[in-house]
Amino acid sequence: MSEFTVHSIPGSPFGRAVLATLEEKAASCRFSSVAPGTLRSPEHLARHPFGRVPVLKHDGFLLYETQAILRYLDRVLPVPALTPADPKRAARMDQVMNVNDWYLFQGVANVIVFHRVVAPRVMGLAPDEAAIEAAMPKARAVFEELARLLGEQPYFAGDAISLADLLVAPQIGFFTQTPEWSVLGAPHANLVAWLARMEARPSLKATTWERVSEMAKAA
Ligand SMILES: N[C@@H](CCC(=O)N[C@@H](CS)C(=O)NCC(=O)O)C(=O)O
Repeated sequence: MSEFTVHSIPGSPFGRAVLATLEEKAASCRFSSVAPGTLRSPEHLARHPFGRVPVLKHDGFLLYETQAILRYLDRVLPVPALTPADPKRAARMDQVMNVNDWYLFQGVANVIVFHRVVAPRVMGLAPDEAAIEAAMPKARAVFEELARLLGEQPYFAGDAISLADLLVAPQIGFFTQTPEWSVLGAPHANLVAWLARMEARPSLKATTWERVSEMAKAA
C-alpha cells in the first residue's frame, strides 16, 4: 500500500477525522502542514480550489472533501470496516455525516468553536459574544438532534464505530472547551458518554491538536 499524505492544519477537526480514520485502519501517513496564511496560495489552490483543508494524496490521486476522503479510505483499507453492512445503519451513518457538515459545522461550530477556541488560540482575538449568542438557537437544535439520533446506542450507526463517529467526535470535542458545552452537550448524558468512549480510543488520542502539531514539526 503506497503512502498516504494528509495536507491539513493542526487543530482542524475535519483533518483530525481523516487522521483518526487512518489510525483506526493502522495505516501510516505523512502529515503535510498547511500554514493558515497559505490556504489561498497557488500551491494549495492546486490541491484544493476552495482553499480549505484537509486534502488527501494517495498514489498521485488528490482528493478533498472529508466525507469523500473517509469513504475512499474505507474502500482502499477495508479492514476494519467503518461502514455498516446493514443499509439502514449505513443510511444513519450517512445522515449523521451530513448533519455534521450542514448543521453542526455551518453556523454552529464555525461560529462558537471559532470564536471561543480557534481565534483566541491562533489569532489572539477576543470572542465575538454577539456572534456566539446568535448561533445558539441552531446549536441547541443540532445537539438535541444528535442526542436523539444517538439514542441508547454506543455509536451513531449502532454497536460498532463508523465514519460518522470519526467525523463528529473531533467537532464535538471542541465544544467541551467552551462554556456553551454546559447547555449544549452536558445535558445529554448519552452524548457525554459517547464522547468519552470516542476520546478514549487510541485514534483520537493520537490526533489531538497537540499531537498533530508535533507531527507538523517533525515533518
Ligand atoms: N467541506 C469541507 C470543509 C473543510 C473545512 O471547512 N475546513 C476548514 C478547517 S477545519 C478550513 O479549511 N477552513 C479554512 C477557511 O475557512 O478559510 C470538508 O469536508 O473537507
